[in-house]
Amino acid sequence: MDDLREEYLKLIAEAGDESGLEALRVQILGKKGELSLRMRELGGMTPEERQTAGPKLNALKDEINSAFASRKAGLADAALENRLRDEWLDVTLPPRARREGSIHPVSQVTEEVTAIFADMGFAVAEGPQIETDFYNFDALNMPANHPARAEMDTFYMSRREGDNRPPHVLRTHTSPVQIRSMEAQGAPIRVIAPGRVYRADYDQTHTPMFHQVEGLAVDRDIDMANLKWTLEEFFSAFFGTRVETRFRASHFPFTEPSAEVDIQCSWDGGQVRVGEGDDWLEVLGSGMVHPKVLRAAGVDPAEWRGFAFGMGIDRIAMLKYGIPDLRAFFDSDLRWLRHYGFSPLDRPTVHAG
Ligand code: 2U9
Repeated sequence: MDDLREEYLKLIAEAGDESGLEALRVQILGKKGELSLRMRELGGMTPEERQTAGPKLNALKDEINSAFASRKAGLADAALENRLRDEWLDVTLPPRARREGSIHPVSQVTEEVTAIFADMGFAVAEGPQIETDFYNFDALNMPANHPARAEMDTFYMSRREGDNRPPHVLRTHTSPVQIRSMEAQGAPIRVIAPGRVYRADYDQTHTPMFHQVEGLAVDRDIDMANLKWTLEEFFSAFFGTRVETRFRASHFPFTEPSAEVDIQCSWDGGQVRVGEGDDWLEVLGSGMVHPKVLRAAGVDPAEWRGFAFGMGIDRIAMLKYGIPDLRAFFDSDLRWLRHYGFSPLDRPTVHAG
């Protein structure tokens, strides 16, 4: 019995891991284990023999059981110690560098423009890119067969035979947004409408989708002087330097009188600089909203008048950030995006330089 005890305690002490220990437990204490066999042998003994061997065997079994339990706890502790030593983690290390996306110049400039006009009391309005021909043309004083409709290079949505919904187009300007805004809230109103517009035109300086921002201010006593001040404030804030403007008489169906607006610039070594020199660059169309347009939007032209303007966001983005090629805007070339893109952590405000 003493030899057995010595041997078992030695084996338990030498078990190197929890699965080895469990195998050993089955070998000694399992149903067919060595100690169980010994217990069974008690049956064949005389009562006297059993009286001495029985308690001894039971005591040995208890001792072996508790030796297993404490060895198991010891191995678990050691395993935990090993994990704590091997799997430690320095949570103060800086993160691995990851490639960041960048903000597209169109998004950046849209936010810059929005921040400047918001500071002057203009709300931002949005509307559908697929419009009815009423909102895109009729309400803007371009009835059916008006020559300006043909000049817009419009994309028409196809309609199935028997579909008698009104004809729809990809909006050719964001003006429908202002019609909808006037319908919804009436006058007085000050809104800008930035967004995508579509024209079937593709060459060096035109893409079939581009971005516009249009503005509208309607009140009782608005005039062209308010328009000029607003635009000069805008361009000066946008380009970060005092910018003079030049108004040239023009014609649009939706404004009367109408003016094309140039901004002051210089051309030095093929490089355009805004806000200096004595050259001019056309960047914007504008005018006093035509009475028919106010009326179409449910605003009484006898009581209210307003100015409106429109410009290309892509165009002013190229000017401000020296981007040479319009078509590259929409190529999704990662090298271009990394070069001309902006940091997501550096968002525009009117106070930024
Ligand atoms: C309403 C009434 C009038 C918006 C205007 C222009 C003149 C204009 C062009 C500039 C460059 C389009 O992107 S571009 O090709 N826009 O010349 N836009 S007045 O007039 C409006 C708009 C809405 C209700």
